[in-house]
Amino acid sequence: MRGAQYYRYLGEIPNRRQYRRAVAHIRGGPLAPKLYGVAWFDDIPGGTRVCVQVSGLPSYQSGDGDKQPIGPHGFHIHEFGDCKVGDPEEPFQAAGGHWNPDHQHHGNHAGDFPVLFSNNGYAWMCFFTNRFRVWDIIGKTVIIHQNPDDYRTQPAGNAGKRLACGLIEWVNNTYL
Ligand SMILES: [Cu+2]
Repeated sequence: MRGAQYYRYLGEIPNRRQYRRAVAHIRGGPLAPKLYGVAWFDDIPGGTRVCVQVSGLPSYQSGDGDKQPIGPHGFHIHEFGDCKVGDPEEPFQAAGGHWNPDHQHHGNHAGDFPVLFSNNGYAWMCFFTNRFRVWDIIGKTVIIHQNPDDYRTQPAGNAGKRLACGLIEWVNNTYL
């Protein structure tokens, strides 16, 4: 499986040194219109380094009674490359569910990421994953949610509404 993907990658891309990074420009929808930023994905030995930087996250609110806390924010790769807003009450449904190529439970999806902590609306985070290589996620989306991911509730960790979306695309940059 890995081998096949590797050769497909070599076959499709003329100079693989040029293609080691993907980027997703993240834009907020109607529930978080000031939210924007970028996520980038670098091919490094053994896996992928994921970094994300966003601003304009909504203020933290604790969860009282039946209310869900707002923040820290669930953050995932979703399966479809479509950031169409659609229903303003339930934005970004076109992105589909979590990207889950090896049929794991939520909490162990390849696209399950750490939550984003807001610092007065700003968040910056990098982490490593060996669950995918950069070329596996081209054409998928990243989604930032309103509520924290509990890494337990199926199928999406009870992370609530979708605040922002970004399409994952190759960056062609020989200087990386
Ligand atoms: Cu999600």
